[in-house]
Amino acid sequence: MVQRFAAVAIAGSCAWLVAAGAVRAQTCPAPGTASTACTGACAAIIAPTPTAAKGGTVAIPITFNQGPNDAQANSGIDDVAAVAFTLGVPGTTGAGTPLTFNCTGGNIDPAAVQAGSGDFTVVIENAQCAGRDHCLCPGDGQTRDNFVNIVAYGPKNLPEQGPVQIPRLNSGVLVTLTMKVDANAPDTIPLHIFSAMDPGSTKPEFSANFSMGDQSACDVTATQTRSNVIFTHGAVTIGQGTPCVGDCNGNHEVIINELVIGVNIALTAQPVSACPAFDPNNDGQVLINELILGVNNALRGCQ
Ligand SMILES: [Ca+2]
Ligand SMILES: [Ca+2]
Ligand SMILES: [Ca+2]
Repeated sequence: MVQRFAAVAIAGSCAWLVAAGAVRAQTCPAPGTASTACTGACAAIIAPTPTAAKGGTVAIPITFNQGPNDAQANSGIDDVAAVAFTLGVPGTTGAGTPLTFNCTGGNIDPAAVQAGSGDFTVVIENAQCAGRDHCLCPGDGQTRDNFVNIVAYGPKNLPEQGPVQIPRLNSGVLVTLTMKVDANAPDTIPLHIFSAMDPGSTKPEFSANFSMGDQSACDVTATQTRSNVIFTHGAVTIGQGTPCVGDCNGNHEVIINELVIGVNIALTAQPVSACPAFDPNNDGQVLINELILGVNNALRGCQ
């Protein structure tokens, strides 16, 4: 199924290539293969270091920063228009699935994937399970992936015809993933962005090394043997405190819409997967004492 990720990445790239071709014919320098780290002029991809509670939720913002101005319009590492990469959760060092998504109807809950600001789309390639044996929201007989295949490219909406200016990605948060922390999660869960710079062969099957293309549809991930990207890996650290009951999105406060979700779960009008933070004892139901903990956190703040 590695072809599936490639296919999605290429589908995104094609819209972008075709549209770029409509603007101008380009000759790209031969793409490099990184074996030395980036220094000096670099783009950057950054995974965060949030703290979370076992059984709670955690927000994972991934940041992309364009490289410095190279004085070449529409090309180079300062004019990146698309990126594709795999985030390991846990990356490189761990097995198991300590971080998982809320799932709805065999797909990731739409609220769990928030694209950053800018004229681009974020696609999670392994979100959907139909016709495959592994994914992020598996059903019977399917395996849960512990990595997220992410593609971001613009524009959000392609015109029916005619040339289009392919937008640069904004520097800043590219996408924020909201994930659930397993009740038995280890104290540290590595967040790793796989790349050609990784030592050895640690990349999961069915994943991809980080790559990026510019507005001229040229691959600018590396120049000859030098990476053009600085990779900052992250980790989720498990705090020693108790989880904040009722904090569905992991932002350390409980607001009214979260209380409503808790009430709905208690009344079985919504599944507990809608907000596992209301079920601190992990018994698959929300009882009145758990609702009261959530209300207290709404009134007094998370402890
Ligand atoms: Ca440029
Ligand atoms: Ca909240
Ligand atoms: Ca419960």
